[in-house]
Amino acid sequence: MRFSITSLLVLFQLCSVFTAAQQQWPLHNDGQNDVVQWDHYSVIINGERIFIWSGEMHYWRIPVPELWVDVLQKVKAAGFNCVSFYAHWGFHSPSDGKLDFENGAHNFTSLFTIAKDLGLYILFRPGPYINAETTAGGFPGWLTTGDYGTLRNNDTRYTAAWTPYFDRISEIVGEHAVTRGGNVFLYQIENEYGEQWTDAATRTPNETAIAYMELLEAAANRSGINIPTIHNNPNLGTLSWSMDYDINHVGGDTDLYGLDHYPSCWSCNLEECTSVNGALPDFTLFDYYTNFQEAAPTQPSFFAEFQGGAYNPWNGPAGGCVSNTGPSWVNVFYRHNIGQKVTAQNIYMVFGGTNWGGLAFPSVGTSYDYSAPISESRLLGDKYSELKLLSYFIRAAKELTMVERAGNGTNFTNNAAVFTQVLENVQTHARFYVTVHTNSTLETQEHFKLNVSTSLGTFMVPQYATNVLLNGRQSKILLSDFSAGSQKIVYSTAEVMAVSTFETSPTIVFWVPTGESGEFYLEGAQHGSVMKCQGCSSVGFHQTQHGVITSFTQGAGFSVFKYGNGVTAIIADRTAAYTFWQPTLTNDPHVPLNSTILVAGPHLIRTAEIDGDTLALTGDYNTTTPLEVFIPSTRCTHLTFNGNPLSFHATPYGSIIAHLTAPAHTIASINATLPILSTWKVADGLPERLATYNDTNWVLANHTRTSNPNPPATYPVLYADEYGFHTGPILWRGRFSGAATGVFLNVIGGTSSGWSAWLNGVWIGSSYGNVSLAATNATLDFPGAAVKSTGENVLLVLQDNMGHDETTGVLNPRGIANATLIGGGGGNGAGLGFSSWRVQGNAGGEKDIDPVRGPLNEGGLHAERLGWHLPGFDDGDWAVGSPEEGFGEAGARFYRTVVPLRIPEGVDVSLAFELGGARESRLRAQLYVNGYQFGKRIPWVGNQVEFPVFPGILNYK
Ligand code: IPT
Repeated sequence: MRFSITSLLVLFQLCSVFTAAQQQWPLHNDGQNDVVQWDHYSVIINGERIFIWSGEMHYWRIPVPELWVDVLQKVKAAGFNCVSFYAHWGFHSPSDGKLDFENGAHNFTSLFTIAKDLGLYILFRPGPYINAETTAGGFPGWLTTGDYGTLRNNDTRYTAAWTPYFDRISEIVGEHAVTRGGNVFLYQIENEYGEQWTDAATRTPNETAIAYMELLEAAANRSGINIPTIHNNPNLGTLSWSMDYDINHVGGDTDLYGLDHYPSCWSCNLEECTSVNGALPDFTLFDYYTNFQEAAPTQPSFFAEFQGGAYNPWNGPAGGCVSNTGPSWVNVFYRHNIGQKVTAQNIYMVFGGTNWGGLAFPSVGTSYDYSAPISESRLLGDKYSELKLLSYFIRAAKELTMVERAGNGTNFTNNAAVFTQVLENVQTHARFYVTVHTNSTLETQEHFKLNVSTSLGTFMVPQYATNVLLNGRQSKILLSDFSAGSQKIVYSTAEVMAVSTFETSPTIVFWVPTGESGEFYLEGAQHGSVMKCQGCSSVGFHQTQHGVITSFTQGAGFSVFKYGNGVTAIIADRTAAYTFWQPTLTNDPHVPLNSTILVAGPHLIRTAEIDGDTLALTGDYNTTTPLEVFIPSTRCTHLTFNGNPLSFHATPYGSIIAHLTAPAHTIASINATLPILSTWKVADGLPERLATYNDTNWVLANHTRTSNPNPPATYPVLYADEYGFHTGPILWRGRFSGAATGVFLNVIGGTSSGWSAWLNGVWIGSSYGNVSLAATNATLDFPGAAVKSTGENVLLVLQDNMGHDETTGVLNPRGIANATLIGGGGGNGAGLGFSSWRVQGNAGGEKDIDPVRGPLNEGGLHAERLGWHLPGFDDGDWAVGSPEEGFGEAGARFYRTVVPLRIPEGVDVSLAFELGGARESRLRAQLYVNGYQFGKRIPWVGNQVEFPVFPGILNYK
């Protein structure tokens, strides 16, 4: 079910305002213990309510364990209190019966320690199926043959396949559960498997799906998962696995109901999404409240996934589609969800990373940047900053964890073009007014006053300042009776960014877009005064019987006001607010506000620690910047930044100011030191095309039957997965005798795949790839001179493999579905003209000969099989030649060069390789860096030219 905000209006304007009263809602736990509980309002961990504010990242998309702390520190610094991980079964399992949780990035247990140290709860999502735009949706390649049934059901063959993986990962994760002193509090079973009902409206059970979910839940529990389970329903209609909705107890339910939603489509190609979201105008908001109340009324409204960006398909824009889900998108959509009474949200993705090796599924290329708040290069931009403004507010607004909707409509303001959703805390009666354009797709400027009902009576606010403004794509959360530590804000028309109460009365950061006005009423305050005015104007302090109403206009910068009762108000415009940080002095994910401090200035504050009278900060800066810490100078007589002592002075308003001077190295100066890649070696990378090539050690492709539900047109079966090759390019050599005149080939490599064929070393044709065709066919004539009418002919087909499809497509084969000789009496249409076929793929097939890089890194190209991509390989006798020279005839070549780097100490940069090539170039290029495949460039179908390579893969020193 879906409504634009316009229809919300029709629905809810009828509702009158009510004062939310606390109703008795059942308190749930998972039946094993009460460490994690939940009710209609929110999740409760160790007895304390929390607004779960989570971001998704995939450790297997950043295979350098030493970098995980960097990403997680950035997640924490943005104000999240939770991180979510998918595990990728295929990454951990090279063959049936073999699992690797030990080597390199396959051992992910340090994530648990880092998250614990930083104070992040963990939502863990082990699959076994995960989707995630990765090959086979995270299933191992060996599972895609058809031998294990159709998968994702209770078939005993499939059950036997996933059980060892699921048991083991559940054991590993279970050891780090909140019930055992770790931080994992929630475990997701399967993924977007909204299959509980054959008809959700009539609650008609789907027995096999229920049996499957029950098998998975039982496995998790017997393997030590004693925290609640959740499932993420793929859309608003599936209503699956919710204890509340399952009134007849048909089974399979998880402890918590979760929902996934991507209101602006999950792909940079918006056309891909019309089937689910329709062709809706930009910034259409949806009604989730109704779904949550129908599906799971006694549970918190929980987004297991909410859009954090969008993946970039092969034909998508270079660099992704950051503007589709930029800062204003974050601003409006995430506030809207708060208005919908959501109290748990995981954004997908907070950091996307890289589809290195064969991680990608056919529609996406190497980048999984996802236009996420933390970029693939680990950089932070405005989207991150905008998110931070809301995250710190959520941290401050503990009262959000127990709210009811108290009304909705256009009658809360004096402007019908403004729609307000009102939430009220059922105990404290704090109110949150989420305001947005009534027609959220409009970008008009709307000025308004809001009618607030407070403990001190009702007011039309602002009373003194100029009206509140919604300027284009923007939403604002206004407040009444809001607790800021021990103090109360009777109302505010400026948004609250953060509250900190470390050893002082509260310091409250208010923010407005540059040049806008605001007004807030502090109960119990007397005589306000301006301690610092940077861009402030029209400041008024209006004393009432109960406190002070402050009105202001704020230009560029931030101002500081103090009140007689000790409250400090910082008024920042958006740009200044972006420079504020709220590091925590505790690793408690609930973040008591008295364990936080406020810091303004640098690009990033990672951590803060107080030891005696020393405050130690860590962070990043890229220019000369003030570093201002709101902490009493008596509490901090020494200050260090990244371990270096800094001198500072105290301000009259309760902060200390130090300076960070511009680092010696700039991006320009580092760029100037980067080597030019000019000295290359080259070798022929396709000797297999020649008739004389010896393939006796290749796998004989001789199957006459297949369990794949998509049987081939000709035999033997030429499906690579059946012969143990699951990733990257595949080579097929077919032999025949006789005077055939040509061949018909139908090759399946996934969308955008391409292939080429050679007869006795002579190129006979290619298919260059099409973003919408998974298989392409061609009739290729044999040049008279190439075919031997007597004796043996060898046909080589080299196919690129784009990975396996997702969901119901995971069994789609990769290989040759039809190979038919033509003419000369050679073929009979059933492919019998070929006397034999041999196949080659990645070295060792399923043997996982390189357990650190793992089973997905390489394909079957000559260079890959012989280790030419590995750092130790000796290319001493290779010829000199550069990839920039190109080559005219069809073939494959491998180029090697050495890249000396010396990035200065203490500098964090991200280097990328650029692979050019004009759109019409009929080439496929793969980039290997120290043996890791970190780029696939196909100008014919894709636009990615920049391929970032993480430090640790590339040696930056
Ligand atoms: C949702 C999947 O759960 C997730 O794995 C990923 O594929 C994401 O989409 C898109 O990036 S499914 C959603 C498209 C309904």
